[in-house]
Amino acid sequence: MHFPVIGQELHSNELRQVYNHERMPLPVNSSHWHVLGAGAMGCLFASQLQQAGCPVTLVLRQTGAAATARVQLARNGDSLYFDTPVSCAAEKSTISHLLVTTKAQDVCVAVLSVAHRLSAQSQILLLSNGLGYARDLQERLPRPQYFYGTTTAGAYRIDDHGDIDPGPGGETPFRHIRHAGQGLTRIGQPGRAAPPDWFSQWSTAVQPSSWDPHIEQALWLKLAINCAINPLTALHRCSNGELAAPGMAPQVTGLCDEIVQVSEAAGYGGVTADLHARVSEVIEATASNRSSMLQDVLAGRQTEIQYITGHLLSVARAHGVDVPRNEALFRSILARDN
Ligand code: KPL
Repeated sequence: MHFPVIGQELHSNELRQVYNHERMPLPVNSSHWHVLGAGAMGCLFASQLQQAGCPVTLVLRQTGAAATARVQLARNGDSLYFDTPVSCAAEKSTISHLLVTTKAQDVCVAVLSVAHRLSAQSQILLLSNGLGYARDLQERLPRPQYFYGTTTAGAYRIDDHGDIDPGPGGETPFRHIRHAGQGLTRIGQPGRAAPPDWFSQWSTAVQPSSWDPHIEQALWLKLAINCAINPLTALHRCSNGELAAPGMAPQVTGLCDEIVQVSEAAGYGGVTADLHARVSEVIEATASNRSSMLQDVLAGRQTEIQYITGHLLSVARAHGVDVPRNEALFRSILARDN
């Protein structure tokens, strides 16, 4: 694979800048972020943090002889290149700030793989889709401080070649991603009104970001929207926009009706009061997108259904609410996953 070398002239449609950690002046008191989950979102956040001068390390299962990974970020017809240090999960050095962007079902195992590098002072920011994985993790690893986030920023992988871990040839790990859309990243910690110290640097790097003192509500709304869109698009293998077609729209409405009932029973009635309208807005705004669940299905990956509709079903059960449409959809996607 051809990589442009730092300082080398690149083709005119490639942006002529390679970010390299050794060449960047670091802001005073920079938080060093380790990133677990080098998919599109993980690489997007890593490159934004790096661009703002934060030290960033991608944590891989294995690094071979590689000291850095190269991330190519395509945006508005240009490309930026980031040479990002990599660290093997099994290494010993401590991790002060950990960003987790793995698939929901991988969060627990991935964080436990670096448990020996975490302390009570470590700050862990969980930015995966869905809900329910944090509880398992915190039960097993209660010491670090946990923060939660949700984003409407869009990115996808241009090279969907599976693992970033280097092969036996020891070549430089490489990721090519596209930054498809700006979006707001909300971060919070239940019960905490003021952001931690690292947030001001984070919000300079990842724009726009906001501290959300009611992050549970934002996470629930995201879950509700994902429940209404993702499994249907995965089942019918259609774009988000196709859910607005007359043959599909009543199915979306039926799912939303049940989701609103569960939300009310669980104390999130205010959050989903206008769910039907919110879902229609997202369908329209992301009409040409393939949902993350459809992308998983098309790439033959396991979906996050257990942590999206599966979480909704467990909350529905706990409150005695019947959700037959969501349940049927859950079973269809689960059958496909297995
Ligand atoms: O979050 C999404 C996803 O695909 O996971 C939506 C909002 C449905 C956009 O595609």
